Amino acid sequence: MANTQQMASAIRALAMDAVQQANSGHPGAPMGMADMAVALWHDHLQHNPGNPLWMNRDRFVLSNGHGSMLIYALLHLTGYKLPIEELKNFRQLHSKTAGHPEYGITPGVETTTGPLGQGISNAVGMALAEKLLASEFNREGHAVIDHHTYAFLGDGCLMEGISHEAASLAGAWKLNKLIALYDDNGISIDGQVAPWFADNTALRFASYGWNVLGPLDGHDAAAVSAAIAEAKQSATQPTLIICKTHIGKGSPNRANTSKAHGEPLGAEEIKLTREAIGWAHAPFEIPSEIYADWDAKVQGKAKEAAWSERFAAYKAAFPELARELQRRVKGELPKQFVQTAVDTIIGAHRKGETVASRKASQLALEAFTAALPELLGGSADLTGSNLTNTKSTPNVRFADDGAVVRSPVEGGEAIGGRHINYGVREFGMAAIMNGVALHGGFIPYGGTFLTFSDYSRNAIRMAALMKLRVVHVFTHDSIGLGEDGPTHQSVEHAASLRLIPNLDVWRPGDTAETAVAWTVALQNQNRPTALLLSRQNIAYAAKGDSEAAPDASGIDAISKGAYVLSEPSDIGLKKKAQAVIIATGSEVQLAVQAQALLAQRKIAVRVVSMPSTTTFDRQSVEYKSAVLPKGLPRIAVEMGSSDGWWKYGVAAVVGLDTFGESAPAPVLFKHFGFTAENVADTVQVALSRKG
Ligand SMILES: Cc1ncc(C[n+]2csc(CCOP(=O)(O)OP(=O)(O)O)c2C)c(N)n1
Ligand SMILES: [Mg+2]
Repeated sequence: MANTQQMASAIRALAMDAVQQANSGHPGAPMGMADMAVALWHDHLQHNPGNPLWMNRDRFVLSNGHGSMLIYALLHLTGYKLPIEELKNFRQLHSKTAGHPEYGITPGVETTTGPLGQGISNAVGMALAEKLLASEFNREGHAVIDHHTYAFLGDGCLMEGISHEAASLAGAWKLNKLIALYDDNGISIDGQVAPWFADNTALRFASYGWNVLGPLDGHDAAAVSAAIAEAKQSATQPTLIICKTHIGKGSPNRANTSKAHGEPLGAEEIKLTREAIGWAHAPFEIPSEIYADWDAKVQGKAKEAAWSERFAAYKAAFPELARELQRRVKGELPKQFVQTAVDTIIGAHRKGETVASRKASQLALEAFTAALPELLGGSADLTGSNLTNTKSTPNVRFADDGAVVRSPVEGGEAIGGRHINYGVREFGMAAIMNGVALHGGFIPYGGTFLTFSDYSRNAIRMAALMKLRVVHVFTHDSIGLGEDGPTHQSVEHAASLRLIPNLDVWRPGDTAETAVAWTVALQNQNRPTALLLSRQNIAYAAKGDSEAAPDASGIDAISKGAYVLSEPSDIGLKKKAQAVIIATGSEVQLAVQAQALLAQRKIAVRVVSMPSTTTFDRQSVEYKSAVLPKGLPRIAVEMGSSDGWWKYGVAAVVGLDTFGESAPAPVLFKHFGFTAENVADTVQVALSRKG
């Protein structure tokens, strides 16, 4: 029999000692959740410390990420590659034990948590991915995808609005293999939460359609374990287990106080705690019998081996399916995808259609969703506006028994849904998409209006930090949306999204550029992409004598983020360019018109289309100076904040630094100076200033 008390004490000791050593961190949460952790990690969690990436492992999310020492202690004790030295180095530069758990740094950490509420939302995404993937790939007698998703969360996560969004969806989706354990300690940073957190959490989750267990004593590991066992029986409902705990449990003077939350206990209190919990060992010293109780290496290896046998049988019976599942989980695109992309881009170029770029996105998606079954789309209640759905993406629906509903698709077999109605929940959608991407097997994309990217923003940032391939489809990207007015018109959004490191932002100007943007987004395995798309139609931009787009080199040029769209010679001028107009998205057509106007005034300009500043910024110095030659004045045109353009050494920006107005789009373009005349005049002024 394992000594569960001592197993929990090991966590408490590691947490208080590591925080003390770092002189920074949060001892209270890991000490309070130690017994819950024993119940889950010792009795239930299906994992293999020797292979943290085992496809069918249970997922564990520490949504209250400030309690990071809990997961570091668990990973260390159960036998992951996280030696005690790393715990001694808690919160130090380049250690594997960052302040908050970081995906990609610590083996066994499934998602980066710390921004409260997002971890539980990631967990919802993981559970959704598991359910959809299982429904798509499992066959009678071959349940190769069959795991649970567990999350620990605290008061903070539950207070955050996003937890309402994600939990509500989890209930509607009947994610019965999602099991969340609530660390109900009644304390957050400001003290006892009662005056500002009076929700009836049990009723709240029951109303979402969750199975609610407890409240139970969160320090009774056997009781928690029994509740988890019961939760696993749920056929149609996700489960919330309410665990009443004491923050900083074990510390005689700090337990139950917010003092335990976010500062070291101090040498004296640590000494008293050691005595109180009967832990006589030196800091970072764990007796071998406790290590033995915790060790999950042998069991984990056996569990994965048993699964591998099942997978081998599956592979023998369904070789193609098994290969496809492995490809999907690895996140590799099918080899034929490159050809599909080239065909789509060239097709767009040949047709040269005048459509809104949101429509151009749907045209590209039509081809790409047919080619890539891993694309899992969605929209936050704006499907008809975002145009995120295609013929290949029926709605995701769940039957009363929780099963994924299959729907017929044109010319094919019935399939499970591939387009999610997230409802009006932008932040929830973004964090759920992160969870889906983290789980693997899917490339999630989701739409809303660009202006509401602010609602999603921190989850977009988390995707960028975690290097996740997630695609945001942001339509209605400017005052060009017209009458809905300034509440809906983006001004600062393009500029502010471009500030997020490792996020690619594309604002394509026509069908070919949009198809390229999608292609690059899907090929970018290690970063998210935001596509900024217009509501209004945009004329196809002629790609010049060089036929920039039809061949591979043309695609190549667009995929560099900026390229020379039109030289003076392309419009019959024999002069060399005297200036460069840089434009993005719907303003590329303005730049082209201004170029023609200026030609009449005997002024020769080059037009550079720059659909992705972030991509262009990564190109070689040679390429950048070939597109934007030294010495030529540059004028940028974009219906948004001008700030970001100055770094390109521009002489002037035709931009928008105020809020928009409610009026028909053509009226607004004139009102705010987005006319070919104004662009041409601005170029002329810049040239005269230079002279
Ligand atoms: C979105 C977000 N807002 C604020 C914080 C700062 N913060 C970290 S922990 C915390 C209180 C959390 O309370 P609870 O979940 O009850 O944790 P406990 O004190 O019980 O460990 C706050 C406000 C954060 N990490 N994320
Ligand atoms: Mg709390």
